[in-house]
Amino acid sequence: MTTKIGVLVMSYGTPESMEGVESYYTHIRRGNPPSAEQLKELQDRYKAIVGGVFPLRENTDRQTEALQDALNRDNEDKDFEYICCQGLKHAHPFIEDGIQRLAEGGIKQAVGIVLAPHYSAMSVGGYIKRAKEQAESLGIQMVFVESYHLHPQLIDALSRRVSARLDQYEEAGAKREDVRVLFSAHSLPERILAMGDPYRDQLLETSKAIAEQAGVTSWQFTWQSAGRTAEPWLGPDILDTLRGLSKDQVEYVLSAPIGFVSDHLEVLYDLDIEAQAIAAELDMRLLRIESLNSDPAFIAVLSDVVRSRAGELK
Ligand code: FEC
Repeated sequence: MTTKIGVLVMSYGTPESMEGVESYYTHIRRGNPPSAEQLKELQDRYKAIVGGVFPLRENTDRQTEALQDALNRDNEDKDFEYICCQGLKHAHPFIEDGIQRLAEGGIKQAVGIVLAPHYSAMSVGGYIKRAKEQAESLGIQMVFVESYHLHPQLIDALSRRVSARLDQYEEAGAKREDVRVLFSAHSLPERILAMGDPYRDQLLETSKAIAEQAGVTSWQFTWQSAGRTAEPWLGPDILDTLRGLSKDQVEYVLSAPIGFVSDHLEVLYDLDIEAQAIAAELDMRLLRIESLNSDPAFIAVLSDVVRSRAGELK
């Protein structure tokens, strides 16, 4: 008999329209509405990004669809049928809605995975907590993938992206060793370090593994997209890092936002517009690696980790 396994694919979420930005932003701010000025500033950032206004929605849709296909295609003995449902942190369908849909489909067992490879109690941990509560209330047995930051196929896919851009620099006349690779991820409040959170260490492990595989000798890790709150956030921020590198006469920089798996605001605005503008001001060349989006190699990573967690369901 085929057992149906639900897969809750969790992602940050993005508004569906410009009108939806206010409620989305209010949700991120735990119910505190933004000021008119803050709202306009965020709407302007969405308007400025290239490749569609809210690309994260389409990318998450594609990744979820591709994951379901991969899980069922690779399932040779057909003892499981995987049903993937989205659960978004800050937008519809919310994490709780996704689990509700699984329950309505008669699913009793499920795996939860977040489209972010590195664990922090303040990011992935928050998704898992909400999913667990809803699953328990609906009688679904659920297990979770907490991180997959050193999965060999992930390191491989990211290393190939770094190498491709280094080739590009070389073709343009630069030496590979003269390019500083900047691995980056979303900053979090500094207090996570005192909590013994693994986020920073996992990000450094991913960076090191990619650098080794791609033969990169000149690299460093930096943060990006810090929130605008009064408490201190992990730094240095990428914009300050660029300023520092310019003082050290570094001319060629490659941005590798390894904490993200998709094109969205934090990549297409914070890096492609904001960081590019600083690089231009400093007369530096800045390239960025291509995002993973629905690259089959990335979908294979998700499929592999979901299947191995599914094996633990009884
Ligand atoms: O394209 C899009 O529409 C969404 C892009 C987006 C992604 C994303 C990922 C992460 N965030 C993380 C942490 C925080 C914390 C706060 C925070 C605030 C924002 C705001 C926007 C936003 N984030 Fe985000 N994040 C994205 C977008 N994020 C917009 C609000 C305005 C701003 O500050 O720019 C601060 C919340 C607070 O005020 O308390 C903390 C982390 C990730 C990576 C892991 C993940 O994807 O979950 C961590 C994508």
